[in-house]
Amino acid sequence: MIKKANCMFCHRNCGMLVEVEDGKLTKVRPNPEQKITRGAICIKATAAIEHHYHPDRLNFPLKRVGERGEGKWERINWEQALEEIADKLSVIREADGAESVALGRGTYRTDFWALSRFQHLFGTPNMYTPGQICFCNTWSIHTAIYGACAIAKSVMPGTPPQCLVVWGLNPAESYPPTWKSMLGLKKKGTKIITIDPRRTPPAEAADMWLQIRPQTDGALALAWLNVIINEGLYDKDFVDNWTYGFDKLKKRVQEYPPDRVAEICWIPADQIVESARMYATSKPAIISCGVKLDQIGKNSTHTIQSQCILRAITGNLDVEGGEPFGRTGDITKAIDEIQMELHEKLSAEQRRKQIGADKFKLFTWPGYEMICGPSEGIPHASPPTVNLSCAAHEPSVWRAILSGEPYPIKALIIQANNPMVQSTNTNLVYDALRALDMLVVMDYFMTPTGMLADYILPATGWLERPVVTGIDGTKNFIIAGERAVKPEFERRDDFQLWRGLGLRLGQEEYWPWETLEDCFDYRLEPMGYTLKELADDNGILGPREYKKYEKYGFATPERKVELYSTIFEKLGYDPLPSYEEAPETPVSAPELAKEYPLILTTGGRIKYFYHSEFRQVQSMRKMHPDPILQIHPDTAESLKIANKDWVYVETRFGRVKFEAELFDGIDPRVVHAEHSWWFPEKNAEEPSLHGVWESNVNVLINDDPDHCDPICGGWPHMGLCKVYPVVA
Ligand SMILES: Nc1nc2c(c(=O)[nH]1)N[C@H]1C(S)=C(S)[C@@H](COP(=O)(O)OP(=O)(O)OC[C@H]3O[C@@H](n4cnc5c(=O)[nH]c(N)nc54)[C@H](O)[C@@H]3O)O[C@H]1N2
Ligand SMILES: Nc1nc2c(c(=O)[nH]1)N[C@H]1C(S)=C(S)[C@@H](COP(=O)(O)OP(=O)(O)OC[C@H]3O[C@@H](n4cnc5c(=O)[nH]c(N)nc54)[C@H](O)[C@@H]3O)O[C@H]1N2
Ligand code: SF4
Ligand SMILES: [Mo]
Repeated sequence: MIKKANCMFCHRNCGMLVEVEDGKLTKVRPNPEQKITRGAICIKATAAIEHHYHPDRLNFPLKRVGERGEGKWERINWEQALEEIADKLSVIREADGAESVALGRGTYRTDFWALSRFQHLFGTPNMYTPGQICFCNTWSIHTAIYGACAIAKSVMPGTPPQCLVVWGLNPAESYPPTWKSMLGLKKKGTKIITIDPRRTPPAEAADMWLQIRPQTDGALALAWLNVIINEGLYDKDFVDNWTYGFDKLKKRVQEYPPDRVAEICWIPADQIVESARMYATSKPAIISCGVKLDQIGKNSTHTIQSQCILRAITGNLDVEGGEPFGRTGDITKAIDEIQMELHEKLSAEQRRKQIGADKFKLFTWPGYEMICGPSEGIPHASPPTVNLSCAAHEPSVWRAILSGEPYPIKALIIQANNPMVQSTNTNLVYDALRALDMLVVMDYFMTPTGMLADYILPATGWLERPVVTGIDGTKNFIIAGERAVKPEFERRDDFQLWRGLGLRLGQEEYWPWETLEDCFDYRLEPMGYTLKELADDNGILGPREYKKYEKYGFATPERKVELYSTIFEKLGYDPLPSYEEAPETPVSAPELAKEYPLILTTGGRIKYFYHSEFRQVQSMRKMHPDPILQIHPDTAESLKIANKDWVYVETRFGRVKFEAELFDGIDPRVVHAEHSWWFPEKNAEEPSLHGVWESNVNVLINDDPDHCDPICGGWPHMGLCKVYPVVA
């Protein structure tokens, strides 16, 4: 039997054909007919069956019986787990208010709308996510400026762009199928400009590689605007008719001439000028952004804002071969996630209590309400869900747990998230998790975070649950896949956790669907599909329609692209982009740099792993067994470090060790450390927690809210460090 499923190991959701014999998985291969991903996959999918039957998978609910972190568990059934958790939530809500219960999720891979539905019915505004540092901030900023999100993750058929800017993105590791399409574009003559501190495959393939100093992208974007505006390389018609605030922008960018920015970014001025011209004079063109712009801290929003402005004034928004924009056709009829998450159920009083809403206003309720408002009556608008773009500020949540300010947070339910490895400032996260009255973790495997939990719940993976994506209301397609096999053991769909708690906490009328299949059928029905039919049809793409704004305007307060953002202004922020040096660089912190002279950037993706996942999946781990630090050969020599030596990387927050890789594609003043390292094979119990303190780069990172982006709250994944050999 062959089932059509979607890989959910990452948010690209490639279409798969799954062979099943006698209820057992036998083979997983790409589905070439799936309309969106068209048969492309990456190597992680080849480990799907190994992942599914892995002996370490969590198969039953567990309850802690020993001390926290001691690793003593009792197997219980789901009913007992749900009853006890719901009772505790009820007691906390009664005594301290619903806001004292927080929810946490990782990156987008499962039915998080169900989490939000539970959240809003329960009454807490506090769900943290990695959204502020992973594309969801981008969603908010794009929506504020032009009413929809224009980020190209897949290269669609049709007219190819003439120029592709690969900015802080390394799809060769992070989205291999997209990288393949990009190489295809290059063969057709598309020019590539890559902006990256490291010589990655996109840098090697580029017509121009700008080897930028980390965290200075905001200055570069403003210098491009300076060149494009002063040389008249922008689309005058579009600017005259469809933008707001051009004159003020023009004045602002005069502060960023290429020779000044050259010094900031370590990129020669002539390269800045030439690349700006190349981008602006190649029509159409696409700026394809990676996550690193979200992870530079302080200047992140203004950097992304400048990129939005670049796309707009060069006339690339919503044109064929340019930046894809908004949703069209039948798919807009499906019941999308904004409708499913029922955010109208969360009262204004509870919204005001959201942790971080007083400070980081665009990514919390004050800004969220403003960016969604103008989408009314504009069919192609795609405002993000609360789940994506209206979250509590994670570093502030940890602090609230520890300080009880502005109010106590007593319980945390975490789904598909491993903050002991993925969140910055691990020491603080550890203290916070230990301070909770109740921690519930739902995952595939035991993790360092799970080791600190009171309850561990086993989740089904994408081979044993149906998957529908694109229905979050943000993409111009919907993909559907069936459950290939029944769930193993007592694994349950993530949806069932929220439904199970909801049924026990007075939300019965809002959870009529017994299964996820029933729920998807309900949601697809207005489009005229069942889940099975949509899977059989290999998904659906919205028809290609361009320049939709000519009919409806842009979904912003001014109904134009707001080069000068009235929403930022109303929220009390600078409406125009500017550059601000990050707080921990050799320029802003010369004293600190005396002791910690090297710039540390982290987290470059590894194609065999997904963040902290797959470390126990042997076919992947054997391809990349150890954590790597990239360092320039000259720097290494001066520090007496040879290739493959083990080294310590140290900051004010601690030290962890890596194997050195001498690499001349990185600036001698910069090092790059992989993220997400823990060791499933090492001792699970305290104090080891699967070796989480050994090579976890997030131990080193400062997440001080004052170092975060003031508009969306994004925290930096970079800083200053020193490196020295591990002496045996
Ligand atoms: N195999 C695999 N794929 C993944 C993931 C995974 O863990 N593993 N994670 C998924 C997720 S959640 C995400 S968010 C995406 C992220 O995907 P990408 O955006 O590709 O992420 P990175 O590899 O972290 O960063 C891209 C590049 O940014 C560069 N960089 C570092 N600092 C700076 C800087 O200050 N400025 C600029 N311009 N560039 C800088 C790095 O050198 C790196 O080459 O990948 C997704 N895909
Ligand atoms: N230093 C540094 N830190 C980073 C980054 C960086 O570049 N540098 N990148 C950041 C980014 S962009 C992101 S998105 C975050 C990612 O952070 P996370 O999303 O927390 O990372 P993962 O390790 O992929 O996933 C956490 C857990 O989710 C489980 N899981 C996976 N799928 C499911 C599911 O469907 N259901 C359930 N219940 N569990 C599931 C996995 O088994 C894993 O244990 O990390 C961030 N952390
Ligand atoms: S993990 Fe690989 S195969 Fe799976 S969805 Fe992502 S890119 Fe596609
Ligand atoms: Mo991410």
